[in-house]
Amino acid sequence: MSPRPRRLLAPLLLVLTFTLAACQSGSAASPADTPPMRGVTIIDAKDLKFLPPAIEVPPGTEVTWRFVDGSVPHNVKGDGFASETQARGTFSHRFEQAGEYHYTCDLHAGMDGRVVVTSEAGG
Ligand SMILES: [Cu+2]
Repeated sequence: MSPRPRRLLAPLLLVLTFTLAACQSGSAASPADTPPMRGVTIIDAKDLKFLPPAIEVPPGTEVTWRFVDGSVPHNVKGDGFASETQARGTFSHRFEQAGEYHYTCDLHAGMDGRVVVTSEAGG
């Protein structure tokens, strides 16, 4: 009976556990990386999140963000579009060009979203 292999195993498991934890927190940091929802053009800014965090729309679609997080103000900042910082009301932007548009609320770290504009019109 030799205790040596067990002594080596414990630190190894510890390292593995931390590695897995790091990977999980990394993916959780960007909700925008979830698969995009189709058939949705309205995004709610609520509970310090954009819901749904990712959508897919055809070109020429007007996307509307609703600010419905009580008294907590948010904004929408993306490449080519930006809302005011607002606690109520809506902001709309029409996406004409195919591509992937990431946006954030610059008031809240980790509050981000993604609009995927498909290359073909309609579905
Ligand atoms: Cu925000």
